[in-house]
Amino acid sequence: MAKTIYILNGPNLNLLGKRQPEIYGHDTLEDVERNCRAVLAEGFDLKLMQSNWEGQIVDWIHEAREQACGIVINPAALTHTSVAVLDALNTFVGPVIEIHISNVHKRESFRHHSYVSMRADGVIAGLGIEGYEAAVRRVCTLAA
Ligand code: CA2
Repeated sequence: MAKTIYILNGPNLNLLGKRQPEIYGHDTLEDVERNCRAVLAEGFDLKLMQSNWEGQIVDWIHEAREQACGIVINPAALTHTSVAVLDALNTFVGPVIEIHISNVHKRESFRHHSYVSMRADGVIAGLGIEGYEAAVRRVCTLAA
């Protein structure tokens, strides 16, 4: 049976490709999913999800404990605020890669701190949506 990678996306990322293209580009989450499927190693599958609700992200991380071999997460604004997401990730045993489309370090100082980075095995920022593909490749390597 294929090993499943969860790709979790936080608040407002449903608007990807539809607003603020100068920061986040023109591609949508559907494009992200298609591109990520193209780089999956043999024996891996993925499930891409997005929610504007912190509790839903926490619930999906709990689900991942039983269903996923690794997590790619763009927590969006929850990156900078959510101890709940960090605590949930700390209960997950496999690889976790944090990804940001924009270079958060080039932006406002409140975006420079990430709770999620305290758990992440890798952090990607500023590669646009290509960062998701790099993250999926890395999870395939670590979870092989
Ligand atoms: O660069 C990233 O991927 C971020 O995680 C995006 C978050 C932001 O709060 C983080 O600091 C960095 C914001 C997601 C909002 O997504 C939108 C996408 C398109 C249009 C409007 C919002």
